[in-house]
Amino acid sequence: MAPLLTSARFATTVARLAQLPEDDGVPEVAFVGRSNAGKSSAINALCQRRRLAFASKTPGRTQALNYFALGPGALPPQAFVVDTPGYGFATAPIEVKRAWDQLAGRYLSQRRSLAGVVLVLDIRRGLTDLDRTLLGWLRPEVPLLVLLTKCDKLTQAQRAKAMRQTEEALVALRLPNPLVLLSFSATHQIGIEEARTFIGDWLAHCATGTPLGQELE
Ligand SMILES: Nc1nc2c(ncn2[C@@H]2O[C@H](COP(=O)(O)OP(=O)(O)OP(=O)(O)O)[C@@H](O)[C@H]2O)c(=O)[nH]1
Ligand SMILES: [Mg+2]
Repeated sequence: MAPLLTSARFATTVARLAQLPEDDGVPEVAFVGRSNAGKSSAINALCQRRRLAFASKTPGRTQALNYFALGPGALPPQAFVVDTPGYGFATAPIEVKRAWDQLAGRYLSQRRSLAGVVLVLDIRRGLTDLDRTLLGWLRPEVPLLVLLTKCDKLTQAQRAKAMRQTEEALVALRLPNPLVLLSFSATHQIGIEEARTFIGDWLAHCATGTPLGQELE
């Protein structure tokens, strides 16, 4: 499925729900996570592009839903990758936080075209309460891939420990969603192929109408 992800191109920016593309079955995969976790960098690495999604040292850089279209350029998009605004941006005013909850919360809980969600966590931080809130918005059938990113910052032993702790924290939530965890690094190209395979499977099964979940076991 790498060729599909590497065909990504900017499609549209959505600041209000009314601006979303038709919810008409073109599958989409949303990247969610705290501000500065590494969502945009993960998208760039998976799509083999340097600056498709805008990554930045300034937290809160991504302020709207950014849609990237996948598939041959001349044809209607086969799928979308969606970069979402990071949450937990410490200095964001309360109105900005509320606007985020409205946009991302409703998007995640209502969007029927959502084929999967990639939760991006800084491996040094693990799962936080804001991530738990977000997971509570997911519909039960939507599969979840958790990328523990920036793993290049840790030793192998530290990575294994962080994976274990995050897995325990996720299991404790008793989510009904199909769930996979991966150690990941956008800068050091770790976990890229595995993540592509999961995302590719989600999109392929949506395209062919195969029920989700069967092949993820
Ligand atoms: N060492 C390391 N740094 C990373 C990695 N991924 C992202 N970063 C850095 O982390 C910072 C934030 O990355 P972004 O991809 O912009 O994070 P984001 O989640 O999109 O942030 P917002 O759009 O603000 O929510 C940047 O300085 C990146 O270079 C990684 O795998 N390893
Ligand atoms: Mg971003």
